[in-house]
Formats: sequence, C-alpha cells, structure tokens
Amino acid sequence: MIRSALLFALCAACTPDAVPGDGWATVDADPVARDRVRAAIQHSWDGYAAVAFGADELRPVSQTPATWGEHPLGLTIVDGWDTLHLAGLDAEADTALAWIRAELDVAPDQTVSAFETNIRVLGGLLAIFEATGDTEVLDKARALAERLAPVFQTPTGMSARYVNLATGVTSGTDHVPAADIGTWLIELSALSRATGDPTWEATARRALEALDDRRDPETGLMATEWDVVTGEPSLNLAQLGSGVDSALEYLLKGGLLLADPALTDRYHAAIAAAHVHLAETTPEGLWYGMADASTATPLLPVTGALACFAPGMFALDGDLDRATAHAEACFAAWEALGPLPDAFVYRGLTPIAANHELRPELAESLFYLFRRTGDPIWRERGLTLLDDWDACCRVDTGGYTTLVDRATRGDAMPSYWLAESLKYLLLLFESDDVVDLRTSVFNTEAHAFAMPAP
Ligand code: DMJ
Repeated sequence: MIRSALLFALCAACTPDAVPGDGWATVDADPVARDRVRAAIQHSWDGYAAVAFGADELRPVSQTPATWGEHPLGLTIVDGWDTLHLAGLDAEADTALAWIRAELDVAPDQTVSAFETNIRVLGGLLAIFEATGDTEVLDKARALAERLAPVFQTPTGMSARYVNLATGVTSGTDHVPAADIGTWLIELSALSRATGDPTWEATARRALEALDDRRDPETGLMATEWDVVTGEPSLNLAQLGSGVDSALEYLLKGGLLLADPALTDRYHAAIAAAHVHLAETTPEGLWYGMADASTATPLLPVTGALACFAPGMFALDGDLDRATAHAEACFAAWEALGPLPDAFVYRGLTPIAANHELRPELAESLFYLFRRTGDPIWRERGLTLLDDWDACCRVDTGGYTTLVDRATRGDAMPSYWLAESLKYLLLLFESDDVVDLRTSVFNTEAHAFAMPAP
C-alpha cells in the first residue's frame, strides 16, 4: 500500500501535491511491476553480453557490437553496472566489475567527447566506487579524470569539447554546448571527496560558474553553444533541451550535493528566466520553446524527448505545479505520438525528427514525481512506457532497439538505456529507501552519489 495516500486522507490541510513531512513520499515497492522491469534489464544485458561484451554498445537487430571509436571503453558495462546491482543481478554485476578491473583502458589513443566520457564512464566508475569501496575502480576513475583534465585549460575555465585520452590534445572550442561545459560538478566533487583532492571540485565549479555568469544580462537566458576561448555565445538560442539541459540540472543538484545555497540561488535565477521567456501553455499543456537568448524573441515552438527531463528537475526542486503540468504535457505527447521523437512541434504535436532513441527523460520525470507525491498515476504512466517499449523496441534475440521513425526499427541500444531508462523505471516501482532522494543525488546519467549529512 502507498502510505502517503493514507497520510493525505488524514491531513485535511494537505494539497494533493504536497507530501507531509520532508517533502518526499513514503512508498512501498510494487513487486510485480518491478519484476517486469528486472526482466527487461536481464534481456538487455543478456543481449549485450552475448554478442557485444567489452564493446561500447549492442546493435540488437543485427546482433553485432558497436564501438564509438577504435578502442572501446565498455560503455554499456561501466554505465550499466549500478542498474545490474540495483536489480539484484549479482552474477552479471560481478562479471561487469571483473571486466572493468582487468580490461578497461582509460587512456587509449582516441579522441572522445569529454562530456559523454565524464557522465557515462567517470560517473559510472565513481558510482561503483561509492557502492563497493573498490580502490582499483577509484584508481581508474582518477586516471580517467587526469586524461580528461586538459579540456579545462582554456582562458575562461570553460571546458573544450573533445580530448585525446592518450595525448591530451583538445579540440572543439568554438561551438561547445552549455551542457558540456556545465556538467562536471557532481562527478568531480565525488572524485574530490574520494581522493581528498579539492582541485577537482574547484575546477568543475569554475567551469559551471563561468558559464552561469555569462547568461544574458538582460534576459537571464542561457545560450546553447559557446566559444570557450572568448567566452562569447556561438549559438545564441535559449531552450531547455539538448545542449543546455544538464547545465541547469547541475546548478540545482550541485547545490544539493555540496549543500551550497549559492548554487541553488543560481539555479533559481536561471530557471526563472526560462519560466518567464520560454514557457507557453497550449491546449496540449505546459511547454518550453526556443527563443533568442539576448532579446527573448520567441523562435520556434519546438521541443523533444530530451527536454522532458525538466519536470523531474522541477519536482526535485519542489516546484510540483510546474513539474506536474509539464510532465502531463510530455506524457500526452507520448500517448499521441508514441515513444517520444527527438524533435517535435509542441503546438499540435507534430514530429520533426521522428526517430526515437530509447531516451530516459520522461521515465526520469515520472520517477521524481512519484517519489515526491506518492500518486499512483505516475506508476501507471510508467507501465505505459514499459508496455510501449516492449511493443516497439524489444528484440527477441536480445536487447531493445531505437526507432528510425514511427514505423521503422533502428539498430542501436545506447548505454543510457540500461544506465538510465531502465533504472528510473526500476526505481519507480521500488520503495523509497532504494536510492533515497533524501540522501542521494543522481548525476545526469543516473549514477547516484551520497549527499552530505545535514
Ligand atoms: C544521457 O546520456 C544523459 O541523460 C544526458 O544528460 C542527455 N542525454 C542522454 C539520454 O538521452
């Protein structure tokens, strides 16, 4: 039974979206739904392990391995370990950990996206260390961070986009997404905590604050891309989705992880500008569009699957009215269009880019709203996502696949499918003490880190 529902019934003064006490609901597991998600995790891992073990990802339709560069970083293994662990797939988690200890090379002669390597590999390794205390894994994490560190050697302290993990040569300084610059603080502060070296956290904070200091002085909006040498925007478009998303998320979560109200204040200032200039209520619900960052002139009523992380961020911050309204809109889009396309016009719900990439963001938002409210509607919606993913995307021979368009299957199972999409669904059906949001914060790839005790 959901105990918070009983509390609501007993509390005449409580509104439906306000949980008595600490702001988090107390919820029991739904073992039947949880076991369905666990079976999806098993099917995804088994598919990967059978034909792609050690590669970055599985191509589930062709049943072949996929590797981002010449040298695999075992993305699915490192990113997926904590999901296997939470699902109780202990033998699989042990196999994954053994590969990381014996095989993972964090310094191949290969140029990588610093952002993706940070959130998936460094974040994954540090979460394994927090869960196991395995110092070999911490050593790999520190070695990887040292390989990534040259990206911060810019005049602004804002990070470059790419780095060669063997040579330290960086590239991509003129069009760096805000998310790439502002998504370091959780991982690098966890590394500082684990190693006792405060410079990691300071470096990440400098990059995030340098970005936030450059929000437009008139509108308060954050531009999507930056020249990290000059510190000027190179794509002066404001929106909440791809390219910006986790920079805002890390202002909020950095405030929680570091118990630092100055970061929380920065988040509130940045998101207030979005509420003023980007929000629009249409017959389809509450949406956030695209505008010129300097003039706030509305540009396009366009959003996508990625931007549906925002209701979860609003819920984490306690803004349940906006969280609920925006999540309802995202879920209505899912029901109208099917598994969310990467880009769609929210006025009238018309896909622009009809591909579906198995992204986690709507599941993430349902999870936060359920943990905040205990309202069973969010679990029901999670079951809809699971049903639809089983129908569209489950490959019988192993794994789940992306969609090229509404009717055509792709051939990819991104590592975030295990790391995030299935983890958030699993946790939606778990009790609230399994990754307790009173004491843990997720990085943007759903790797959990402990908050300091109050
Ligand atoms: C994930 O790698 C992370 O959630 C990132 O912040 C955004 N994109 C993907 C999932 O869509």
